[in-house]
Amino acid sequence: MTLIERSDSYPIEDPYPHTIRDLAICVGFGRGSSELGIPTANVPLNDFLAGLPTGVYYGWCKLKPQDHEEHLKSTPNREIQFNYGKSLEKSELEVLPMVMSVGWNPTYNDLKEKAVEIHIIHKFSETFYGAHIDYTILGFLRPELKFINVETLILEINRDIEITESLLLKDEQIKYKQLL
Ligand code: RBF
Ligand code: MG
Repeated sequence: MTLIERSDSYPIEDPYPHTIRDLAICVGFGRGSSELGIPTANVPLNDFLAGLPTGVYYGWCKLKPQDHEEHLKSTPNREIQFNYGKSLEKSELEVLPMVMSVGWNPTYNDLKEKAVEIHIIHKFSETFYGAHIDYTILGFLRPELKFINVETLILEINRDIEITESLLLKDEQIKYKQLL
């Protein structure tokens, strides 16, 4: 399996940091968890996100539970528990590392609208549909690519995660946790 070449000119850290607040976590395909083993929190597009080049970004995020009644939502392929993040543990409400994908998921060929998906680098035991998320984008890691198969996509996402973890160890990135 050949890995993509990671250029020395990435990450691009300009014009970041950019902080986005209060996006509600909504329903995606459900494919991230089930097929890739990489769950993503899908968020709606705003003007800023719509204008971003497609690709993978990294940064910090913070989940904010919402005070709404829990309920089940029926979608064409599954029933989804909307718990608004009320099952999250205290440590899960702290500032956490994230990678964000912005694009059309060309490996799957099926999106009609640009998707914004955030993978929070943390092992959650519960879902948190309906919670809100604040996050700070710190830089652009790589362009979105059409991979020849799902295995290769998974390998590259895991490299995005590793690179993010090592970038976020630096003091000049840790200081941005305070923005959230
Ligand atoms: N999908 C692609 O087709 N090409 C990509 O380069 C790509 N990069 C991603 C990087 C990250 C960090 C994440 C979380 C997702 C990425 N995706 C990419 C989206 C992926 O196809 C999507 O999360 C799943 O299909 C679930 O909706
Ligand atoms: Mg998702």
